[in-house]
Amino acid sequence: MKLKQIDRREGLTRESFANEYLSSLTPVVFTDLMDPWAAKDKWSVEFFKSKYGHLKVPVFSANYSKPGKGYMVPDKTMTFREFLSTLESGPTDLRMFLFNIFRHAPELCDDFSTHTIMDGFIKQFPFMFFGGEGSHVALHYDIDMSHVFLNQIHGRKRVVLFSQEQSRNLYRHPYTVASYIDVNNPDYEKYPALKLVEGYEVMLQPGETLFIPSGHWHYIEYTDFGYSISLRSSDSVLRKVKGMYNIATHYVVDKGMNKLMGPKWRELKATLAKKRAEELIEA
Ligand SMILES: O=C(O)CCC(=O)C(=O)O
Ligand SMILES: [Fe+2]
Repeated sequence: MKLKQIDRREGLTRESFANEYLSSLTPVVFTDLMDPWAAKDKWSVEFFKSKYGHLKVPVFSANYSKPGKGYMVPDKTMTFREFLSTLESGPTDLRMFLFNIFRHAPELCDDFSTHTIMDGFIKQFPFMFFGGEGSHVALHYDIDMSHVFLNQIHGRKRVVLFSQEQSRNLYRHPYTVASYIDVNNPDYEKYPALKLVEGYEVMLQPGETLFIPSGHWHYIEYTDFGYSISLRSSDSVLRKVKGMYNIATHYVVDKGMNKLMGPKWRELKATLAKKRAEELIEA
């Protein structure tokens, strides 16, 4: 597996971004895209605690990506203040996402705006992601196939990306957008196709925006306790249709089969993934 550093760029225009990155679906880090946002400095831990500390939030642990009862469901609910204090107090696998804070606090939307670097931003879906030091996001790609602009507000995170073409070599589990290979310690004996994989990595800093092109696999490690806001954009109807198809098949089939079969379903997916990659190597 080869990982190359993602470019860091300042002053990209719509044209240069389109030509150098968007058209070839190449990741890039913008160092200045968030500069006009009030959120960049205003959204401190203290700010969230004092204004929104009373909100109840669904919190996830590492069980989220393991088969069985905890698969894709929150671990517990706590107040936002309690959650942030837990994250501040040291390493933890706790994370929070899929909680639309903007529905409870619409005024937060005045503190950022959709980027003007490209068209097609989907205004309804800004999401915030919070994670404790040492927590990580399992390798996946976003089911809706939109481009993601991940804006880092607090803390650093290491992000590893792979293009969609690498899915087979990454042993994607069928009916899911997930892979269970270990990005940090690839097991080349068990998963020989991983030797062919090429990807990108970056340590994203507060104030920076990472462009994750449509369909790109991402694995994320929270180096520090931190949070980001992601904005999505979709510039093609084909991508939207593919996204809807993915949601219909993957979500329903995978969640349903997990309920029926539990860990056996995960084993079956792993077997199929291995078979696919081997067919490719032999071909
Ligand atoms: O930053 C994170 O915690 C997860 C981000 C992610 O997976 C996404 O924006 O699609
Ligand atoms: Fe994602």
